[in-house]
Amino acid sequence: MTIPKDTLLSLYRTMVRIRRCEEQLARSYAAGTITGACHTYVGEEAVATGVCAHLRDDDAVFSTHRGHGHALAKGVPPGALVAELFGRATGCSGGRGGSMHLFSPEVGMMGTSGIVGPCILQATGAGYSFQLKETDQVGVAFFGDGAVNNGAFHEGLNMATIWDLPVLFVCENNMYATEIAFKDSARNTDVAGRAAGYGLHAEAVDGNDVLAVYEAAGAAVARARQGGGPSLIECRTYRTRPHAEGMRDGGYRSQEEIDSWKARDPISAFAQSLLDDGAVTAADLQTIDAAIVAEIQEAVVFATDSPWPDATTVADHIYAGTV
Ligand SMILES: Cc1ncc(C[n+]2csc(CCOP(=O)(O)OP(=O)(O)O)c2C)c(N)n1
Ligand SMILES: [Mg+2]
Repeated sequence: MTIPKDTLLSLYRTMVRIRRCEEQLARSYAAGTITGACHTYVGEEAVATGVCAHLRDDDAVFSTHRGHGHALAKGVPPGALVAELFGRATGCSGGRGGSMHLFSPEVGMMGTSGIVGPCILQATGAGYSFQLKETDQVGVAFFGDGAVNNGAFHEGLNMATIWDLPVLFVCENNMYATEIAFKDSARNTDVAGRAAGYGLHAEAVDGNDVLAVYEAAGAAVARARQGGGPSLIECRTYRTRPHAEGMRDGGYRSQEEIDSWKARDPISAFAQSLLDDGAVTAADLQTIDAAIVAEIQEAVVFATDSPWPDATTVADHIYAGTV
């Protein structure tokens, strides 16, 4: 697969944007500027980046509790994300939702969610509506290994398959659900193999290799747009920070394991491969690095300077027709 230089740099930019933004959110959480749970996506950036690079604004993404990366990759501006976690009126959900309720329908970000599993059914439902309307839009569900023993996995995959719905199921298999190893909650940890049992196209890829994800997602999205039905991509990856900010990270996984995955960092590995191939120059990457640092600093200033939601609007957005 020959990928244009602009696309390669765009993939790199999105991954760096997610990483720098997550590191900032972790600092803001530690400083007390963010309240509520904050699950970062550090280490898993290649997954959202490689998938969302193929999506249009009118494709619908349904996400998880660990959804900042999905929102950024789908086109939510960093300022609107940071402001949302700071609880400000300029946040993408008006400062009312926080980390696990990020909505931005204008770019097809149909919500992060603290409930593990339903995004699989929501994406299936979106795919059903796209099929009824005879559009070529695609519904996408991101979910973790923790969701595949949930009934939604069985129901969503089966229904999408029998009706040939335009849906992409993206399992982010990071080997743990909170502090429970996947091998302790499932006898069969081969998610792609389990999915294939429903009769849909399924494959496992290295979720730390953005080009592997990009290639698999490109084929799956094209298949869905052309009426070829759903696909599942199991992206094998790892979160290198604790389950959520402020939580411990010992007792359930070893430092050696964490370090071995840090050594396979998706951003450093991609940068090195681009440089080795001569596809880009060090200056190309440094320009992006500097621009993203500035962009995230601006996002924090924007969020900090933004107003809190007006107390008189507290009942808005609760019932249809009240706004
Ligand atoms: C239906 C439901 N059950 C349990 C929980 C508690 N819970 C929150 S996050 C989490 C782990 C999810 O693991 P996984 O899906 O693998 O995602 P990861 O955190 O690894 O990205 C659990 C069990 C929940 N939020 N919703
Ligand atoms: Mg997991």
